[in-house]
Amino acid sequence: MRTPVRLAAFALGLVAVFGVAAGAGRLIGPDVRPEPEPAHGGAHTPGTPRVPGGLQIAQGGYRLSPATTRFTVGEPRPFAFQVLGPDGKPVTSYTRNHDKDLHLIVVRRDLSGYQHLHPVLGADGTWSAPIGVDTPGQYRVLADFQPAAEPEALTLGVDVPAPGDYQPVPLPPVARTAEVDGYTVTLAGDLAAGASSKLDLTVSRDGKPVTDLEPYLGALGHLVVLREGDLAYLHVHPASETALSFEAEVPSPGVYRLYLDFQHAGKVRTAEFTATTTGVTQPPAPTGTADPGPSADGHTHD
Ligand SMILES: [Cu+2]
Repeated sequence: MRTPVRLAAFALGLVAVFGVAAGAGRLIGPDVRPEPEPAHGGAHTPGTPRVPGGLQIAQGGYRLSPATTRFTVGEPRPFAFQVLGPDGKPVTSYTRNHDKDLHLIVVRRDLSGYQHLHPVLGADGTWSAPIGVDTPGQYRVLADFQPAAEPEALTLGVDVPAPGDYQPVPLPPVARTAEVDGYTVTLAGDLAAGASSKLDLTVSRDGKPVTDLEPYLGALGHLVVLREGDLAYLHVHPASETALSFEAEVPSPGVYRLYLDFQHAGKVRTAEFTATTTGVTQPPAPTGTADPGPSADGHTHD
């Protein structure tokens, strides 16, 4: 079982910990060979800051190497990449987590256009999947995987542009319910910075609870949480096999986007929520969309 929350115990000071030793005796930073795991098996040491997943293209000796450098709007086209190991060679052996050797998240930088994909691994260590995006913009690609040689999973990220006229959309407001394809998904529970919080989700349709959700990736549902502002990746999993109940811990106060994948009637759907940590009430209002007026940014340009 993987560590459910790799953002755990990380509260403040993201910038300060970049490039310095992270938890569990591992080094982060470009192409740094991880030090031997400590005797306690790589468990996170409480109080040791750890960089959230998904923020780096290289971490712990592993590097994400995309062969495709842009997306196209419209029809899916092949997207290929490799995960390079500490020896510089493509990793071909993985430890399976949640039914798959690698989970790929594609999301636009404004947190819209979320996709959760499962590329296919070629014998030479090249992963590929057909990917199409609906709108132009800068996309974040997050690969969540566990090399067979490592005691825990990691998430690497890279930006991939879809050329065109990028019109960022404001983050939807905080809400307890989300609608998708005629399903209503309701979220109970609150995120708390630096503390574990329980999130319970329920699915209904036409006002009646849906009680026959189908297993998806070895669970009843799959929840991904991304932090607004830098798209730090928090992968959480059900705390229950019979309900959409999750344990989540986010590293800092702020605004997060939650993506719940669930399967019913043979189809996977994604319900999306904007949520804040306790004490933070709403996402920041979008600015710069209209005439901001003089000195709106608080300084002058002489
Ligand atoms: Cu997946």
